[in-house]
Amino acid sequence: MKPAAFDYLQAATLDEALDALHEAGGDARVIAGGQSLVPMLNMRLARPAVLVDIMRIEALQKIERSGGDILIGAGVRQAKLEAWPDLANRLPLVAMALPWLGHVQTRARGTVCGSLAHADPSAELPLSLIALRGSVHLRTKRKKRTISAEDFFLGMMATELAEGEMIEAVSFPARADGTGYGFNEIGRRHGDFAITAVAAIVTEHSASIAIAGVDDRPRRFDVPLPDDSGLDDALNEIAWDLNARDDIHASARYRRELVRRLGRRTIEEAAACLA
Ligand SMILES: Cc1cc2nc3c(=O)[nH]c(=O)nc-3n(C[C@@H](O)[C@H](O)[C@H](O)COP(=O)(O)OP(=O)(O)OC[C@H]3O[C@@H](n4cnc5c(N)ncnc54)[C@H](O)[C@@H]3O)c2cc1C
Repeated sequence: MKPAAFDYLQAATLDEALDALHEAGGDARVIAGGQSLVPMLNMRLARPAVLVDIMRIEALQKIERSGGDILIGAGVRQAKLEAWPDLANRLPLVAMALPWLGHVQTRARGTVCGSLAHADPSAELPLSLIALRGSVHLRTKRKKRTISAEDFFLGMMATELAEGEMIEAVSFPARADGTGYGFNEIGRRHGDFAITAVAAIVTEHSASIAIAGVDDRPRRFDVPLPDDSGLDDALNEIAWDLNARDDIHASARYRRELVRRLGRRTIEEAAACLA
């Protein structure tokens, strides 16, 4: 199928993009890497009147330190972040997650912020952002706001993004001393969306996991440390707390089992990074 007709604007500046989004109201969509939006256009699941291409906007191309965070602009492609020399040192969790995100070809086009805006419940970058307790910087023609990842993701492919609003950048908290990170994913084939993916963060005194692919959005939980006898019970409770679903890829029961097993494995691996 071919998309319904639309106007296309290649914005040269952020102001130009924001003006276009403002003028078109709910009829405009940002296009970034196009890896999710183009199939949706072709299948006519999206029928915007205007596409605002943000990839030529120089101000959105940055990866930079900002306090204890790494700020990534909306024009940064996943492959660019993957090739960033400081990635493993500053954002070890994201370094572990990125190779699971689609394929070399899709990462060469897809953007970090596009993945957040798309908000697939199985996606690796929303999961990483939730795990790290990052935040999203949103902007309209009239105002800017920053919200936590926890408040940004509302459900399956649903976010806090309002009419005329775009993601300008995302902040991922950088690696903290004395912290171990782990990431694991089960999918049908490498590069497929995850059936279940787990990210874990462990310090000497605390542990947390975040889980994607089970509920309608990535979810984060504090859990006991790996040598605590309560960990398996806690993971079991989380498995039941999540609103696991059956689909063509896996049953809800299988997903719950992955939460228990992959959860423990990922927490143990994160704890091993502490040594
Ligand atoms: C074969 C294949 C396999 C894939 N596998 C995976 C996978 O395993 N894991 C995974 O997470 N993803 C996967 N993806 C999707 C991933 O590649 C996309 O990059 C990502 O979902 C969207 O990023 P994008 O830059 O391409 O966004 P686009 O497709 O351009 O846009 C997606 C949505 O986000 C909106 N948007 C984009 N940028 C902004 C912004 N700055 N502000 C506001 N709204 C914005 C668009 O309007 C649109 O609604 C796969 C895609 C393909 C084609």
